[in-house]
Amino acid sequence: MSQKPYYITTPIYYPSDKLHIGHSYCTVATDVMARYKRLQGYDVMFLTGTDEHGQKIEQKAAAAGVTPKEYVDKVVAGIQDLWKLMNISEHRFIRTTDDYHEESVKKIFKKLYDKGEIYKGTYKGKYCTPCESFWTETQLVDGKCPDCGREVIDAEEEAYFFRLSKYGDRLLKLYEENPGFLEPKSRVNEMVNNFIKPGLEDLCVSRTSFTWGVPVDFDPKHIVYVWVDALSNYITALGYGNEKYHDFEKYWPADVHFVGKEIVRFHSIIWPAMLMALDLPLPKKVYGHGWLLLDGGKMSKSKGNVVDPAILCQRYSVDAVRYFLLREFPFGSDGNFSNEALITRINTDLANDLGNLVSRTVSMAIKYFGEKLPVEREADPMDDELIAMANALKAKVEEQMDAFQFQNAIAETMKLVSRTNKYIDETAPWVLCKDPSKTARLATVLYNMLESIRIASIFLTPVMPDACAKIQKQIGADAALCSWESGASFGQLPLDVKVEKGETLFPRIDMAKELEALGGGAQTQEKAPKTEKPAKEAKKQQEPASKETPEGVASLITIDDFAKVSFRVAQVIECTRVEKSDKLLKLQLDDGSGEPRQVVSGIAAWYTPEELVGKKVIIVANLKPAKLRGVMSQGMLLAADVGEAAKVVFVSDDVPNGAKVR
Ligand code: ME8
Repeated sequence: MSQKPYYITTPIYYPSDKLHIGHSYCTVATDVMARYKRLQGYDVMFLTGTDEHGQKIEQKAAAAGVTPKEYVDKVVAGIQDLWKLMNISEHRFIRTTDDYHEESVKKIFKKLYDKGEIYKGTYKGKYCTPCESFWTETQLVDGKCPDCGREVIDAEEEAYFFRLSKYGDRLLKLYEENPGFLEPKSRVNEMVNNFIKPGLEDLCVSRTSFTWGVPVDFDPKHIVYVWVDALSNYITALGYGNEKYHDFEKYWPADVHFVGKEIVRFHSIIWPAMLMALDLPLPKKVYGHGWLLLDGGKMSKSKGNVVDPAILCQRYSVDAVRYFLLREFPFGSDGNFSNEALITRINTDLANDLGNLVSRTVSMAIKYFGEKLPVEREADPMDDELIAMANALKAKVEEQMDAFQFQNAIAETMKLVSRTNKYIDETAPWVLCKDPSKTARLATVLYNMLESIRIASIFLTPVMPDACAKIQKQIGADAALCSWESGASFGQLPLDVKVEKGETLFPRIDMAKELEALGGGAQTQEKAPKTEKPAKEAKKQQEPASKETPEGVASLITIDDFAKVSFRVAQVIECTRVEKSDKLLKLQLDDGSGEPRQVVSGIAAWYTPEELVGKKVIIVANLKPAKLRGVMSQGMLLAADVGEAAKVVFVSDDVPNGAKVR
């Protein structure tokens, strides 16, 4: 019988310098789902990849002095290494710079144009460079990008538009007729009330202000809008519009797209509308998961509050980190990451409950019977509850997994683990072993413990594949006894099962020591200060040159005082005047961190924005952020006082962005 296909995707990641634990959350969840479906017998296609085009990447590459392709090649290799490290199972990896994808995107764009779904017009509006998103004035929140809260810029140019506005009713109907199309339910209300009901506008789907992207093949000065390029990956990776793959008929429509909540709009409005316009079937489901937060805010590179998954995996094992991610946070909601929560979870669930159960059971079997259990049995009604619970587990786990409630699926299995630990206390094998007439009873108790462990290990396999394989080896359960199906029935191990002592699966972590070792900086990058200075104080901070004493000489400081200041080289990427101020310029800088930094500087009297763009300057990188005329400034530029004027200190072009100045 041929296997049923199952197609699941993660978003394709922007090749930012390093992915953080928030990024790995989605990929690990997708991997767990893919493994679960494979174990159930599905023919699974698991797609992930990288979203490599757009102005942002072009700018980063220019700042790094390399071509965009050189830039992305390096970063993408790091992303692929991370997935290898995190034991991400067999998957197809698409890069939007792959030739076959670009070829398909051109065809998709042309098809939409030929069908009249795309037309040429003039774009006037606002553009958020970091998000690569166009916005109308009414969509802005406090004049800023509604997605990321950053500044938007005015844009006007000839452009192609997709007739998104005509799809509002069909999208409403889609949500109504397919309540499972978008989950969790709260996301549907958000889409309907915030975007569709107020009226969808046609979407600008081409750009001419940069070149790093897929050119429109019948008008190549236009570059296809990155989201049209990116969303298409879900079908181009199956061979839609190209000859590289031939899986489209088999796997499309996708069973589920897992996406973070901030990109639900693209996946539940733009993507289905594009597919409707192409006359293609729609994905069966889009699931918008929540964010991992750190100190209550979204973990993100631009805020500098990211946690490196590789370090956590090296310290605590990949499986422990995977377990934590899926057990700790309800998939649809935001969750607060902390080292304490991670260590507590590992110690209580994995070291105490699961690890201890396995090691106690195996040790007792060896101690009382020298590895192999005798075949005599003596059942007791006190076994019934445990056996019933184990037999009922598969259905419960599947119900939760099919609803993407990973945390509940795991909790169900861990209930069996706890119940088995309780069973050991109830049956007291250490008492039974003293009475030779109780040998059959003792063998039964140990067998029941081993069976519970076998069943728990089957249902934890998608989450912790390596650890579960080790558990199964220790309890003498070969692969045939650990199929997903076999988890439905208690009593599969041979009566004379042979156990084998193994390594400690999850060593207990000393919380105090570990927290000290992690410190603020070992795995959490330098945190961006959050407090804002009152306006007056902030103004003081932003004065172009350091203030001197009345004698004209700065008061003496120690080397330690000096070391507190972080000076960095940064390059001016954009520069504009601050509205209603003739003193202030707003600069977007590349400080080598991979995310733009905005600095407001009181140098408008001496410099035009144009003469600053491209220049390299020195910034004070660890100055507390402050608002100047309502505009956020993250640091200050160094400038020399020359009479009344301020002369910015420029650095030669060969100094890399982010270089430390001392
Ligand atoms: O959005 N917690 O790429 P991306 C949970 N290229 N998830 C997080 C997170 C956090 N703290 N931070 C990021 C893009 N993510 C586009 C996708 S798809 C056709 C194009 C998630 O690298 C985020 O929500 O910015 C998103 O789902 C994924 O990481 C990739 O984000």
